[in-house]
Amino acid sequence: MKSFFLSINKCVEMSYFHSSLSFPSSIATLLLLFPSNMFNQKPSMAEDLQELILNLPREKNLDGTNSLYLFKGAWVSAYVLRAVDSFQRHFIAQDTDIIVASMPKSGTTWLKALTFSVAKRHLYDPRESPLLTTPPHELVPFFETDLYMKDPHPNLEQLPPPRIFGCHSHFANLPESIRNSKCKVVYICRNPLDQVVSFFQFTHQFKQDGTPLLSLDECYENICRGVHSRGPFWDNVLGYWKASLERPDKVLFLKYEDLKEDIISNLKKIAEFLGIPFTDKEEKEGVIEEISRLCSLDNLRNLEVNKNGVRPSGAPNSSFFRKGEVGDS
Ligand code: PAP
Repeated sequence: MKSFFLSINKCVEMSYFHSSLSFPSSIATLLLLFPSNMFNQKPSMAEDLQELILNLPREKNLDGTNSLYLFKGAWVSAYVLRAVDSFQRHFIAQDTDIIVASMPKSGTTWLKALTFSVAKRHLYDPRESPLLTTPPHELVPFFETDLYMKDPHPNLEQLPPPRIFGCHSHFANLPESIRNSKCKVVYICRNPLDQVVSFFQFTHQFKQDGTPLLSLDECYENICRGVHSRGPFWDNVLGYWKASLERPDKVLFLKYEDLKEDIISNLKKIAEFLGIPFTDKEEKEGVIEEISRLCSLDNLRNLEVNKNGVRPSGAPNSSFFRKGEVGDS
């Protein structure tokens, strides 16, 4: 019976991730028939946002476009602003949710793969992991650039627990229900010098329009002023750092450099934090090492699924796997 439920769980999960419209149930059909904002009696905040945007401080993004806005104390790209607003106002957390949070380019993709593998290991043997056929960013979608970008009121109820989401918002801006429920937040930070080099290289890889990119010096100057996507850096990092000290059962604060140095003990830390520590049997069977190998940069980078395809933002899947070095700056 248990395996029956596990396979149902798997089907629901995979059908959702492969296409948000392919969820094969009457609930999904109803959702298609009724627009998601039909039950929303209040005027849409998106309209108010349009007015608000006119008054928000605005600065250049790393890609040279004048498209960074200071929204609730965080610099956010114009294209994602509405989604950030919808997520922060509407998402309702469940106690079993897991949120993978970070500044961009701090090791998010890696942490998503690790967290997914640890949290769903009762469903998937690492040798048959969905990570072999689906990019980490699809298995663990971002609230902002995936879910709330597609729909200001996405229906996430049908996802089987634990639901795992990614997020670049500051801790102070997380929806109340994330901060007040029992859901868990795993945060990763990275040396800001490496983080900015990573971001700079990323932007250069797939820049398409003719706007001249900021030079590396200009990037550093902006970052020192706190002006960069999801910055200021210290506001983002320290929000989660303080929360991890005040509520260690709620927020786990990890460092990219520590994961590079000792992935095994950090995997154990993640599993313990999530309340599902590795058993002696699992340790003896080498499950931790297998997860570490599965999620390694070399392994993920060389999978066909991560060599091809493009994210909704236009970024190729391959652009999330570069050098992965400490001290690249
Ligand atoms: P995101 O926030 O846009 O999702 P994110 O995954 O945080 O990006 O950052 C990408 C960085 O993580 C890249 O660093 P680099 O530019 O310095 O090389 C990428 O190489 C690195 N990365 C991706 N996957 C892994 C992994 N499995 N192990 C270690 N580093 C990784």
